[in-house]
Amino acid sequence: MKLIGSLGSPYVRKVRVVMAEKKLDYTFVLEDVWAENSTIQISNPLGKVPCLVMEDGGAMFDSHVIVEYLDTLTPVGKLIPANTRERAEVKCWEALADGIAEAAILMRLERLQRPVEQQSEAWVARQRSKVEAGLKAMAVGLAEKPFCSGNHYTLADVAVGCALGWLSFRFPEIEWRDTYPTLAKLCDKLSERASFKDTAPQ
Ligand code: GSF
Repeated sequence: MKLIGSLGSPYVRKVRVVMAEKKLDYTFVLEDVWAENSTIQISNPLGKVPCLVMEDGGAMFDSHVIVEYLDTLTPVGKLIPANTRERAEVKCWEALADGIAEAAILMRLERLQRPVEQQSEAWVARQRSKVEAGLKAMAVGLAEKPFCSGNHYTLADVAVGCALGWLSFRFPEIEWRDTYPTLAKLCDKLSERASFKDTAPQ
C-alpha cells in the first residue's frame, strides 16, 4: 500500500497512527497538494490528502474511509468497535475531532490564501467558535475517563490526539491545555505511544 500525504496534516497523521497501531506496512509518499505541479488529482480527484493507493492501483479517500478499511485488515490493535452503538460513538468522536481540525484549517487558509482585503473576520470568527465549542464538547465527553469512548484506546483517541496536536502546532495561541487539563492529560499519555511520537506534525 502507498499512502500519499504530508507531514503537517492531522488527517494524514490519523491514518499513519492507525497504520502504526495495526502494524501495517506501507510506503509513505510526500505530496504538496498546494504546489502547481502536484499530481494528487490523478489519485484523488478532490485534490486532497490523505489518499491510499492499494496494490491493484485503486485509490481510497478520505481519512474516515481509509481508517475504517485499515481496521478491517487485521485484528491487531482493533480501533473501531464492532458493536453498532459503540461504533457510532467512536465515529462521532472522530467527526468531532476532525471537525475541529477542519474549522481551524479553514481559519488558517483564510489568513494564508486570501489577500488581506478579501479576508472575512466574520468567517474566521465563525470557524473559531466551532473550534471553541468543539474543544468544550470534547472535554465534557472525556470527563475524568482515561479514554474518550469506553474504557480502552480507540480511533476516538487517535482522532482527538491528532486534532489537538495539530492545533498546538498551528495555533499555539489557542490555549486549550490550560482550559481543559483533562484533554491535555490524554494528549500527554497519547504522545508517549510510538505511533504518535513518530508522526508528530512538522
Ligand atoms: C480532509 C482532508 C483535507 O482537508 C479527510 O481526509 O478526512 N475530510 C478529508 N486535507 C487537506 C490537507 S490538511 O490541511 O489536512 C488537503 O489536502 N487540502 C487540499 C485542498 O485543496 O483542500
